[in-house]
Amino acid sequence: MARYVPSTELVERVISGETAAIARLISRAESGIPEAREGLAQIYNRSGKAHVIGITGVPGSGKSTLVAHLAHLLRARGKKVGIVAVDPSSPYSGGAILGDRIRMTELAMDPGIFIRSMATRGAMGGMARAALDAVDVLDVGGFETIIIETVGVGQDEVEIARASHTTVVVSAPGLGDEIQAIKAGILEIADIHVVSKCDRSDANRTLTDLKAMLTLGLSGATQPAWRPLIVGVSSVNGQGFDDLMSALDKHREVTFGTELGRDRQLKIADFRLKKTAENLLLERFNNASNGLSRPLAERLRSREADPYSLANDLVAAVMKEEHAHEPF
Ligand SMILES: Nc1nc2c(ncn2[C@@H]2O[C@H](COP(=O)(O)OP(=O)(O)O)[C@@H](O)[C@H]2O)c(=O)[nH]1
Ligand SMILES: [Mg+2]
Repeated sequence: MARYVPSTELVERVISGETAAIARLISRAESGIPEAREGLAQIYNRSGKAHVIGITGVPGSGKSTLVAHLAHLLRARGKKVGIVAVDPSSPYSGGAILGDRIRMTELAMDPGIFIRSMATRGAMGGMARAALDAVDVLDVGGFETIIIETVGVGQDEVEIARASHTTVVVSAPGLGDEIQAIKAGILEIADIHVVSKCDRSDANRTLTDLKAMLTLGLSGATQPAWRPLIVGVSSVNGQGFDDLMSALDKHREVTFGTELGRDRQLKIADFRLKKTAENLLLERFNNASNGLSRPLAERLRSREADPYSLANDLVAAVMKEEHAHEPF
């Protein structure tokens, strides 16, 4: 059997952009194995160069198709593009979207594009942590633009889209609610709003409604440093993609060149730090509580005490045990 390559030995190969090493380190990050942490820790100070774009919106709004289109355009500019799809239903593993226009398999064969689907729900260590670790690996592997596609339903998914430099919220005509982002509660997280499927005649209505909604939301008192842009696109005829590309460029400049961008990066770092700590806490709690919970459970079963007091006792016992051993 092949030798298990320690994660720290993958680091040099990730830095040189070797696809197999990148894929391997991402897999280990995703599965949350402790051994991967040393490798991930080693690459961290080399990351931070890539522009990270989060794309969210309800299922069927056209996110994956849009991502494929964007990836093509970025490749045409000579950029390496990483795609992290936090949605197992994303069709990146093969097949065709929009007939023969955009073949995902074609994208997948281009070494300048790395596509990773993460079905991390329930995976050890949490989705957000895993997705952001994957972004670092790609960043260090030389991918200049990294796109995270997440479904705009579910708190974790929305948080991941927020934890990117530039958040794009996609709304589509013909999905019932004209602006699905309102219903999903994600309207306000957008730096850029995209109305997709603008080849359809009902797209104008969605655009108009969205503009009206956003005008309503403006306070008018202060000039915001960034006012969300609205772009209509069609992945069928390519309409609007030039505008979308320049909106992304503009926001990229804000991210890397302004106080606002610095502030955003700090918020992302704070989110990430807490998520990672949360994962560590949970892991340690689970390890320690295994041996401690049984007697308390017996008291709960016999209704000697209520679940809240006993849970308090369990937490206290775990913390005491933690203190007795090595620190965090
Ligand atoms: N007419 C039209 N259909 C589109 C466009 N983009 C995506 N679609 C269709 O919308 C459906 C959902 O697309 P998909 O990219 O999988 O959406 P996702 O669930 O948000 O990732 C598919 O049937 C696509 O073919 C577009 O620009 N115009
Ligand atoms: Mg999708």
